[in-house]
Amino acid sequence: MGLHMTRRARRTALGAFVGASFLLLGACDPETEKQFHHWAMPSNSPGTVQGQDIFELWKGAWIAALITGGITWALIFYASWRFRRRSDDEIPVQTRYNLPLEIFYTIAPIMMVVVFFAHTVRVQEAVLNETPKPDNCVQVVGQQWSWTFNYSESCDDAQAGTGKVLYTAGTGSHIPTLVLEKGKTTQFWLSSPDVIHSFWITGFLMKMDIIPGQSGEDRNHFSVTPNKVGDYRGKCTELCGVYHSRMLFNVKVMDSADYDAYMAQLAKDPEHVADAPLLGGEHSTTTAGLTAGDTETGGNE
Ligand SMILES: [Cu+2]
Repeated sequence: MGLHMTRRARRTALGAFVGASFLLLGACDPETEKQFHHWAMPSNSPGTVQGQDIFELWKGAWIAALITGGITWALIFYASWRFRRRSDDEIPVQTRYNLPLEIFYTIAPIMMVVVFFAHTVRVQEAVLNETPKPDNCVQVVGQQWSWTFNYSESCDDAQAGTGKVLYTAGTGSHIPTLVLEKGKTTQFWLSSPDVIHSFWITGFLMKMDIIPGQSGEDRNHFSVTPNKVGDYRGKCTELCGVYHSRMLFNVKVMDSADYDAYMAQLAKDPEHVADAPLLGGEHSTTTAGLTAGDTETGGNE
């Protein structure tokens, strides 16, 4: 037993060292560590029932991809080590084929795509399977460069794009807040008076495009059932023009008592009550260019 390591042992040690270094590097940075825990999603405990399904799909896809990657990397390393060139080697025949292997590596990826696709469709069906009787309905307007949230008195009205609403509206320099009721299903009807925007509450792991030209029940819509009281952030996730970056909003999920109190508060203020939903365009409190007042708050000019 000497101190000299064999070549093989040295190589094994080097591999272990490199591997451990990568793990340590990752663990040192809290942001990276968070990303690992979230599987690179904005959150690992989405605030809605629907978000949980989406997160499980995402996690399952990562696990399947990592297993596939692990097997592939192992085969690459095994083949490059096992069939490495030796001094007495001739270059092997370059035109050999192996029919069973070729059939396998054609069929295996097709199977994988089929499985990924099937799970994606299953989760999509579950997430977009809306109850005919949601508890609350909000007509969401995304427009250059902010958001208006119309809380409809009735969901039939919301579907038609009419009826009395309580509303809050943001501007290019004022970030509006969307309030949701915990444990209740809220349906969003999405309107845009100008270009395509996309409505994304990051912590819910769900987004949907807002398409101009759609009205009434032809509009894009989806429902969420928040299951945790808390604050979330929302943003436009479709590059919609120069001030796209200002299209932020806050989301507050409240329990029913706080939610009712908030709505009662809105109902008292004539500035938050309207006989018809504010669907943008002529009603808009935001503008395609920003006013002088708006630009004073700083920005990107
Ligand atoms: Cu936008």
